[in-house]
Amino acid sequence: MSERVRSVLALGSNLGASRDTLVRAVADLVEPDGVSLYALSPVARTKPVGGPEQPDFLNMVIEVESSLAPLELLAHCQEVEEKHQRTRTVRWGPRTLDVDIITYGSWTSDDPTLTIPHPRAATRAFVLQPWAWMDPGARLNGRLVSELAAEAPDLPGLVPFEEDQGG
Ligand code: A4P
Ligand code: MG
Repeated sequence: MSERVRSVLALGSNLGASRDTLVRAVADLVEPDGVSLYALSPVARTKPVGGPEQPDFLNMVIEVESSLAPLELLAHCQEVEEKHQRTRTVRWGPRTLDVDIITYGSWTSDDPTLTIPHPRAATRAFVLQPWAWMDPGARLNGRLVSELAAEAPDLPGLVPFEEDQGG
């Protein structure tokens, strides 16, 4: 049996029926035999960071165990984005679905095609806070994810998502 590696994936959506998109995307991400769900976070409603004026996001993270190589996992995440009609027009612009790989075991890479850990994750509450909810002991770059979340400039714009808020 090939080695299975744990990865944290961050999901975001701010176009269309975002909550449904996130639920379906999680199912799609763990559908292949080589990928299984290890943990998942609650959903956060977040103010957009960067980019043009755009709607609030729903964000969450999941932890998967996979036998995919890093670039295979990236290709799989991009296929799931495409399935949910993600179009890449404006960088940091609105999207039906964005899936980023935050960590891949203890592996690191500074290749622009796949930078691991994700280079902007350590300063973004929309990734860090759901991650800390999912795994209070999680660490990134040697720091507790919950501490990094508390320092992130976008934390004040983040609230737990509640069903009756819509989105
Ligand atoms: N790439 C390199 N490393 C990675 C990685 N670790 N995971 C490359 C995924 N992709 C990685 O990504 C562009 C290229 O990055 C890919 O082709 C891949 O080879 P993209 O998804 O096509 O483009 P993008 O998402 O517009 O750019 P990027 O750089 O991923 O944006 P970010 O940094 O992810 O920011 N505000 C809130 N509240 N919530 C959000 O979810 N998201 C963004 C996107 C901005 N503001 C947000 C949110
Ligand atoms: Mg992305």
